[in-house]
Amino acid sequence: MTVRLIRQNSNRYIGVDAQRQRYELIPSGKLRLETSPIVGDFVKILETSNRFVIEEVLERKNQLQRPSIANVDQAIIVMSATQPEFSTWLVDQLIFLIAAEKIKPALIITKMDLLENPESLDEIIDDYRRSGYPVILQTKTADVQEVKQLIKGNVSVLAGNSGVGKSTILNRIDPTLNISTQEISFSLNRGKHTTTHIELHEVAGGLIADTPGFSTLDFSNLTMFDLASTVPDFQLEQPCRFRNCIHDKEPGCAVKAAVKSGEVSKIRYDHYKLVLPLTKERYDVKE
Ligand SMILES: Nc1nc2c(ncn2[C@@H]2O[C@H](COP(=O)(O)OP(=O)(O)OP(=O)(O)O)[C@@H](O)[C@H]2O)c(=O)[nH]1
Ligand SMILES: [Mg+2]
Ligand SMILES: [Zn+2]
Repeated sequence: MTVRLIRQNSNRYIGVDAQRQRYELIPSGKLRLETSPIVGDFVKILETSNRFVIEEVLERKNQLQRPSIANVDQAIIVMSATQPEFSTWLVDQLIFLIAAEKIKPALIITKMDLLENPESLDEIIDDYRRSGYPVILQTKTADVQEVKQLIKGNVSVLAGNSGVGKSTILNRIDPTLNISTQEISFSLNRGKHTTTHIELHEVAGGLIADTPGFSTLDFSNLTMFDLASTVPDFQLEQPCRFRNCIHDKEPGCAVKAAVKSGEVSKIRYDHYKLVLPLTKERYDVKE
């Protein structure tokens, strides 16, 4: 039988089958030497002497490292409008890392109620929407219908700094989750991040992890070409003259032309140029 793992606490797992039946699972001895199962994995399980063991991990579509989650469709970047202040630089770095993993990025901007001039973010929000990213604005009381739509039918992870309101959103969508938020965690004197074990919650017809995903902005495992070829904004109908174009100094670059004509966001392109030197291989500029 095949199930999907939705919870991991060190060596103990919970899996669900297509009928949403839950199983408590441990990995077989054999498996422990090979691939460690992670949340999001599809695994083959067997019943042996009254317990279920994970016999095999099926091939992964993708795999996040921090947190360890496999087969992710979508990463929802959660960023506050203020406290801490909204940063397109931070959002764009996350977009690049997410897209390089072949995961779709979306954006939720929280704490809009704390902004004195909510219009001050209009231009930035427009820029993301025009570039094709879903953007949802949230306050402590806003309707969560749009967020539910975003989650439905997808395996999602939440990405974003501590305190931006990731757990708050999930609690508002499904109050029975009762995930601890920062006010509570401070009184318990826990560490910086409120969320510890890894879990995909069954919420709004989808699966979603409330973990501080993509907490490090590390580009050193990506090649320039991985980056250049996966930025969602740069997927244009018109190709660049060179197939391995990294949209920097090459002649006939369709991306640069699109930035000039306003079709591609200049903000995103400028951030891309800043990230390029942080990738694995340095680009030898041929003048
Ligand atoms: N005013 C306002 N406060 C918010 C909003 N969203 C979250 N907060 C507050 O922000 C604080 C942090 O929220 P959390 O949901 O714990 O943040 P988190 O992203 O889960 O943080 P970690 O678990 O530490 O990564 C809490 O005090 C929330 O009540 C919002 O839209 N408006
Ligand atoms: Mg949290
Ligand atoms: Zn190009």
